[in-house]
Amino acid sequence: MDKKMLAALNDQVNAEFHSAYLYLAMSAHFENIGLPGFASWMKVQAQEEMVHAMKFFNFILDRGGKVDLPAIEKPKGTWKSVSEMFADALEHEHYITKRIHDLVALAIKVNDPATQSFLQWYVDEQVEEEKSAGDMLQKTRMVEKAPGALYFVDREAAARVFTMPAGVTI
Ligand code: OFO
Repeated sequence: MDKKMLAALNDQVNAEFHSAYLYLAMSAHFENIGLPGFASWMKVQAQEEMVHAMKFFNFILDRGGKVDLPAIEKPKGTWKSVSEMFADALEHEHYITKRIHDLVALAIKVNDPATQSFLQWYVDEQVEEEKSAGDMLQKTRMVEKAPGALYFVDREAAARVFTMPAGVTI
């Protein structure tokens, strides 16, 4: 595999694990402030991020590349409000989308159609990622000032479950 492509894919393994760390930090914070439904929602999100990371990890190895695992950046640990957390999540997903699009551009530049095809799953996934963070931001902004309503949105968030995508092993 092209050296720049391999380095960029390894960077993305790290970025996806950092996403998992960020959402785990958010999960812990939600638990601490007595919102177990949002805590559970964020834990599911963190599990999805670990899948995203492992798909890159497995792909690098399948292509005969060397996996390089640098330290994972420490995430922020406290937030002023529930909606601020989902605003941060949405901003983070915009950042990850940009990274995925840059990877696609690099795969095209170095003429690597296998990586380009592999990345299409992430291009589609990022549409979902932005939508789910955006939906939660909208909901929590609407109910934040009404604790009773926030309680129900928290309970609704608890319904989210993790499902392993087909063909992924971690
Ligand atoms: Fe891996 O998509 Fe979110 O960060």
